[in-house]
Amino acid sequence: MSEMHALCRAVSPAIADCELSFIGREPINVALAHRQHMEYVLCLGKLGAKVIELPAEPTLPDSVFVEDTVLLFDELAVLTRPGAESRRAEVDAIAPAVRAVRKQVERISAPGTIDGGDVLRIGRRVFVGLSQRSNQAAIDQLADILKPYAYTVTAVPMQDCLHLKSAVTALSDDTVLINPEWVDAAYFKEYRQIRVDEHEPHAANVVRIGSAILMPSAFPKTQARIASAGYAVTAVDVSELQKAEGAVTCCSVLFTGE
Ligand code: CIR
Repeated sequence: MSEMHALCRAVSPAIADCELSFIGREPINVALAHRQHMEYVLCLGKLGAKVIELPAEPTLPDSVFVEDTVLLFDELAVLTRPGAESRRAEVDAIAPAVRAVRKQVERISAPGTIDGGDVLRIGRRVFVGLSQRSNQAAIDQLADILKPYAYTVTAVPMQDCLHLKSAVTALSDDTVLINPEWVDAAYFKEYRQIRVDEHEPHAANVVRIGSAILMPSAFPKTQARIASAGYAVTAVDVSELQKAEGAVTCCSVLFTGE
């Protein structure tokens, strides 16, 4: 179970019809979005992930953001029930690929709603944002599902951003990258904290693959902070995906496997 894998899905040709919550709508260059996504997938591969790329879903605008549809743990998978109604069909679309990599597959049910972007796992700790997308009912279901596996599930209030992982992600098991304007840093007091640069509020969303970090190229000041803390950082241009209120964690589901 030691190899890192990444489940991804190609950009939908309908991405311009994506959900938007905290940013305004701007034209998306779909061809450029495709090229940027291909570059992102190449980076995941170079950093050591084996990528499984699923085909584009022409009728599901946000389906490139696979992270929101499933939580993949070493022991099991949990299919989500996304907070946005328009995204619920994405879950059935990804379910066969999930069943191919995990024997035990659970599913969040109504009235629970949860997006994978709200779920930050660090070791055996699972932090879940109480956001516009994820509610206490889903967090309670998740805690029940995970109880046999000794994970600790903590609900985290947050504000002014889409998902918990817009505000905080892990750089390593002992360090988080955080925007304390959007989430109370006290919830992460057991970790060393690196703050995003104050001019780059969206910079906290980074992908961790082993000891490597992948982040958007739009945040050079925060990138320099991470590099000077000793991390190997790769930056990728995801400008068109950012216009759809996505970033880097949302475009993959990372998991260990054979
Ligand atoms: C949405 O609003 O659901 C999409 N337009 C963006 C989702 C980004 N997901 C993520 O960061 N986990």
